[in-house]
Amino acid sequence: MATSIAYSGARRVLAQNWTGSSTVPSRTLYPHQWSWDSGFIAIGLRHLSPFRAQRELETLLASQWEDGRIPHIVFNPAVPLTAYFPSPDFWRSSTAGSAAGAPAGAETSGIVQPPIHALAAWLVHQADPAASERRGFLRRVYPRLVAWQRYLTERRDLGGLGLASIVHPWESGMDNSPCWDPPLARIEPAASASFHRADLDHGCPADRPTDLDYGRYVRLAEHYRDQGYADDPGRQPFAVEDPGLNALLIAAEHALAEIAAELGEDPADHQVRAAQLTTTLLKRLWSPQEGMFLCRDVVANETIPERSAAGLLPLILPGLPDDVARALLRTAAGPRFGLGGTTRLVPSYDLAGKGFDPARYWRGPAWFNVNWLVERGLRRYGADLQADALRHSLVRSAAGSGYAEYVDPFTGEARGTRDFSWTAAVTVDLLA
Ligand code: 2M8
Repeated sequence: MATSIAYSGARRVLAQNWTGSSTVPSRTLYPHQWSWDSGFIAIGLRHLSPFRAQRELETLLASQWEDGRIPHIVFNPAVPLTAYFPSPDFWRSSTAGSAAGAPAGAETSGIVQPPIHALAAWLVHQADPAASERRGFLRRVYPRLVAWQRYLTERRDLGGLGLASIVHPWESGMDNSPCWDPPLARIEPAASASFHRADLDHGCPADRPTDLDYGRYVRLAEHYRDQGYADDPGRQPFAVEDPGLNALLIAAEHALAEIAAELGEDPADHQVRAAQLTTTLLKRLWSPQEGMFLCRDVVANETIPERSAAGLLPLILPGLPDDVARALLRTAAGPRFGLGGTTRLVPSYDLAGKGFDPARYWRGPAWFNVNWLVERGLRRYGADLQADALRHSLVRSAAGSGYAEYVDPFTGEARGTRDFSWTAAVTVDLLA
């Protein structure tokens, strides 16, 4: 009974946030289409309507830039500019991004988000292969997904060793993670009077990033925009290799291998790339002392000594050495993340870290998409009992919090906005 209520509640959220061609993360706080949100949303929608799930991804891909990037926001022209900041007149993609091949007929942001999309496309196809084949879904999305992947592995290889770098904290999806504090400290914030934070019209300030963070986000985004969204190595004031984004990049390469094989094409290139990227990820970002992956500041050429849930996400990947997989499982269940012990869900950041805050966005609260990935990772490495417990806790916390954007990791108390799409989507997926 409880699970059927959770399922129908999640279905209601996804229905009310559907715009006709895609899903907004939240009707109030995020009234446009977001890139990695749409990936998670499609993974849930596939159980409700494979067609809507395909459409979700295709709508996003329709605004892909010619250089392969998938922008992190596709703006809905019917929504007033004041509803969300930074709005299209800030990013000016159709003019400022023209050298990088931004579409002329749509307004988007110019930065990216983690590449969950190939995995999402593969899972969407598998939900109803006949429906997918009838619409030629995989055949149409495959070249676009490959171009997206190459954008990240080539244009964003700012460290020169093969991993993709983010050039803005928003690109990690974990906006104000304490991992970004050291590299952000070098950035002169934009004057706070130069912009208006629309997020505070809808969100509680204690649950959101600070004004100082926003000043720095604005400065970095303006800098990138004013260079025409070019990715020249050495010209980015902020460049970081994030294990979360790179884990999804490798998972995407595995998914593309599956998609290629399904289409009768040779998957070898994707398999080789996935293996090479995994080797590089291990060499470059694995910390045996911490028992998890850490971020690397490419500008300062140093490891960032902060532990966030992003450092556990490589658990989703096949082929990790045994000692690495075992250490990751230990770290997840240890005092820093408390899985199966002090926490209900994996927190976004180290419980013992000096930046930990159980309420403030990506500095401690638990997020449902991250926990969905951890659940998959636990299962992949044979921790089925822990995965079952996490699945149960995810569903209970999602429904119990009104499908909150994020929750207090100890109590499950709702934080951020409610009726949040990816919270509902992963609930549907876990219950389907
Ligand atoms: C949050 O990020 C946006 C900027 O992209 C914001 O705070 O305005 C993050 O949680 C991000 O991961 C998410 O994709 C986005 C929409 O849900 O909101």
